[in-house]
Amino acid sequence: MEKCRVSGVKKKAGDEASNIEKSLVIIKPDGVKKKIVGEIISRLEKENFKIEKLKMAKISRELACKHYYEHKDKDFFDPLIDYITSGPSVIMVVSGENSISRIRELMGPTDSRKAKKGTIRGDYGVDVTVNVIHGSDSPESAKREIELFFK
Ligand code: IDP
Ligand code: MG
Repeated sequence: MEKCRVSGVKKKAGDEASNIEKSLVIIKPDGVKKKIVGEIISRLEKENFKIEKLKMAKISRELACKHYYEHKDKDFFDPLIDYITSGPSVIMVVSGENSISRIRELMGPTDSRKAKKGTIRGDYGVDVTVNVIHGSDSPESAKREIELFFK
């Protein structure tokens, strides 16, 4: 019988070192009102991201202030808190290969007016405040934000 040859076996794509990250994603109240929850989740799933946790909730002012603490001294802080607490949001933990940077690419830049068509903010956002979606910007913020929303 022919021997199994282990050497020379080509590596499959999945064999490469992976960097599976978790990200906190929020479909903000304007996204829920525009009825694009399904569209956004579909875009994430088509990119092979996994929805690990999902809930719908109106974010309290207290939680919103904790979540956006880094912006507390900015002049847009109060309008931001009013906006994010203005109605129900969909809050998710999303995982996948390099999910933090890849989800932020799918989102587009903060200012929807500067976001390219084909990105979520470019297609559905209004301006720099009303921009449909939040995604964690680093592994440290992802950890902090996931603990805040799913403790
Ligand atoms: P990001 O959501 O793209 O990470 P951040 O700078 O972390 O952007 O800002 C958090 C949120 O605050 C934004 O998504 C947006 O809703 C709002 N925001 C950010 N910058 C401005 C601004 O210059 N004017 C008004 N609202 C802003
Ligand atoms: Mg941010």
